[in-house]
Amino acid sequence: MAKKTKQTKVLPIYILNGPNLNLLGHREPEVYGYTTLAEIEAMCARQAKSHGLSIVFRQSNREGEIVDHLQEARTGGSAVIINPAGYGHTSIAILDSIQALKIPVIEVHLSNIHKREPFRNHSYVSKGATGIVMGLGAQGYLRAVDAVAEVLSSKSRSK
Ligand code: CA2
Repeated sequence: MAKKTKQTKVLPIYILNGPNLNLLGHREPEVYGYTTLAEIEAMCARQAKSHGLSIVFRQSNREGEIVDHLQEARTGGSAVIINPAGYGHTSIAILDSIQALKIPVIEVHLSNIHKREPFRNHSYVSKGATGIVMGLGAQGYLRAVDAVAEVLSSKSRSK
């Protein structure tokens, strides 16, 4: 008789984006590139699918709403990819929410924040992140999806 194996559905990766990232591709393309956030969402969905994963993609201009999305990911997500944008440099509330998670967290920045103005050189989010991708533009989100796939599969292998 064939052995029944229990298939557990992998929860989606929450990809969270902070303030002003909705302007991507429309303003300051010389700093942040020409790719829009909608295009990044489509690219991430495709990349996740290639690893057998799915995504929930959000953008918010409000700190408290990002905290709500992180709390949602606590129970509904397998991992978080977050570009906290300006809040990365200021928000202890977002760091606290990340530290309450038991799932991998990858921080993404389109630009290399260490090459920029001194006030952008520090990120509170980095203290809670499993890993960080920066300076690769929109491609950085795809590398973050790859990193999540790798971390999740090594976690499931070690079970
Ligand atoms: O490099 C990144 O991804 C940043 O997180 C982007 C933030 C910035 O505050 C961080 O220091 C680094 C800014 C996101 C705002 O994006 C805009 C896009 C187009 C026009 C204006 C802002």
